[in-house]
Amino acid sequence: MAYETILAETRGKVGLITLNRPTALNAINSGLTRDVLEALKLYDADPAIGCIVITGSEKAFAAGADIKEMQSRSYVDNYLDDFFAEWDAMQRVRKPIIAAVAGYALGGGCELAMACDFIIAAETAKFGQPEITLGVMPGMGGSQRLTRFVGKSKAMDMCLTGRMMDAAEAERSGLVSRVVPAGELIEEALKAATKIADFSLPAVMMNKEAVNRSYELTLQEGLRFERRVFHSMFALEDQKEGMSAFAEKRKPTFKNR
Ligand code: CO8
Repeated sequence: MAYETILAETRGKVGLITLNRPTALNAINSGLTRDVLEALKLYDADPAIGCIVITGSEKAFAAGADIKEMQSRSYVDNYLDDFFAEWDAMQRVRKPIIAAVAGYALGGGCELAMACDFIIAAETAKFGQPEITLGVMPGMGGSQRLTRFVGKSKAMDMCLTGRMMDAAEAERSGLVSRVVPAGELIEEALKAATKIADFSLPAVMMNKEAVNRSYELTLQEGLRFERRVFHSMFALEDQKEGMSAFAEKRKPTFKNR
């Protein structure tokens, strides 16, 4: 598959997507949207792939939606196209997606990172929702997902002042799962992704689904959903293998991975 704005390569069982519009700090334009969503769809459907990593450059994961492409759009354009709605397809990707963020993750860039399943940040990472400085607001989940990650006070602060959060604050606030030295970002992200890809794929996908349901359901309904999925996992050969291997003090060999 030929892409114009990303690099897509496989590293073992991991699909690695690198945003690649260096002259625009990986600003998200229509081409990049199309390319990322296509690559995600192909990796999700590829039985050889167990986990996906999205990364950018040292300077920028992505500095937001492409302001120059977007500036002349009208309300009617936005409404008729349901502008940004195509990114909803990301929520239908069933394999885990890790964002590996170095440098700027601003506006749509921060939103893209948050739409992944978790974020590993380099010490150089900077997160922000600076749309207010452009006279607008987040449009791809910033006001909703950021609030769920870091709470109302910090999300308000970020959306209303447009200030950036560094990697240490992002980790403290629960926005990112871990912070690593900049030079080790890709290696660490690939290591985590490979670990995930070596587990039972249906078990991985069910874990992802259950954690994501916690955003949609009440606690009681979420607990019920988790219990039912847990029950069903005893139909997996990989459950028998994983538990037998533990009892026999050996490494499991999962069949579905
Ligand atoms: N859109 C278009 N071009 C951009 C963007 C952007 N978001 N960010 C940077 N660029 C371009 C610059 O225009 C510049 O191009 P040129 O060399 O042709 O002038 C090039 O990238 C390098 O940028 P700078 O010279 O500005 O680099 P600096 O190191 O001086 O500054 C910053 C880096 C601080 C990141 C600065 O570029 C900046 O403030 N960028 C804009 C950040 C921003 O406001 N982002 C929010 C955009 S709005 C948005 O994301 C709405 C989200 C809605 C949902 C999106 C779903 C995809």
